[in-house]
Amino acid sequence: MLLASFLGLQLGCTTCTPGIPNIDTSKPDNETGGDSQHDSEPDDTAPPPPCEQPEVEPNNNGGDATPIVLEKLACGEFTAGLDLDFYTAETTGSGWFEIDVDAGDMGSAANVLLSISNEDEDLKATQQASATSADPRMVVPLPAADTWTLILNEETAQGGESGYDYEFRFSQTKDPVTWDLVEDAGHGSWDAAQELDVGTTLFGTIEDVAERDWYVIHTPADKVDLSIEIVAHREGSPLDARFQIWMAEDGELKETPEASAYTHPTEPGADPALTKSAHDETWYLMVRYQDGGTGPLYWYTLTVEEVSP
Ligand SMILES: [Ca+2]
Ligand SMILES: [Ca+2]
Ligand SMILES: [Ca+2]
Ligand SMILES: [Ca+2]
Repeated sequence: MLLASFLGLQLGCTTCTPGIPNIDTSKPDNETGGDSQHDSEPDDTAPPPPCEQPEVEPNNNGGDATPIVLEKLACGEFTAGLDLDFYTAETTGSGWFEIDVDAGDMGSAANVLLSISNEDEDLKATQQASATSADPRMVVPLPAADTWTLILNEETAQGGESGYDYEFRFSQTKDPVTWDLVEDAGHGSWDAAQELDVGTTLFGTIEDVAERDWYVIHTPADKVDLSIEIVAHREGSPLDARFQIWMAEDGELKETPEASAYTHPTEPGADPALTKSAHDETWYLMVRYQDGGTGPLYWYTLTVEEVSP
């Protein structure tokens, strides 16, 4: 059974959901084969579907969303003007899920913006790009079985009769990160900062534009270099995170000179990171969102650890 399921995923299946076209991948690709005598299909046959789950227009609102199933490739295109492409999909349990979009990476002119929301609309996220291209790749922890609406549109409302195609896959995926502890509730100010030990990784979320996650770190008695690293966007989180380090002096917070601005990525798609020397100090580290959105799906991990000087 497991093998049959596995092969069903890998090869396309013969018992798929009604209405969802199959691609028969059991036929050899004979486009480059020299011994194929004739194309067996007559010229007036409709072209094969471009993927396993092509969009069905009109799909410009939630009521007309194209149903898709997880794990199989879906695809569509943006026609002239603002073309919103709605899809709907069911998840059957909790876990990490990925929505991986390809457009520019496969030569399309489309610059895709991806949005998802659940049935109650208390879980929403938007992703503009991945760490390496303008094609979104979202990886989020979904807490329960739910019905999801996915919206794909062209970021600048471009479109055309051809050339603005995209494809994507919504699938369950492995954990993109591991962590030692989860953030506490109620650490939204420096005097309520959550303790974070050197050498640990914390998992947190930024659920509101005004949310500030404060951590306090007691650095080792000996002089050391500490690295502070956030993982978010580069592993598919919709969160655009920043952090800043402060110290307390006479009961007042004082910005550290090395981190006087929100420590920002040095490369496109990178998450904030900093290495800073410390000598028996107390740091207050604040994490916040920078741009794009917030919510329960906007996750990050924060690691503070000693590094060799
Ligand atoms: Ca479309
Ligand atoms: Ca549409
Ligand atoms: Ca994009
Ligand atoms: Ca938080």
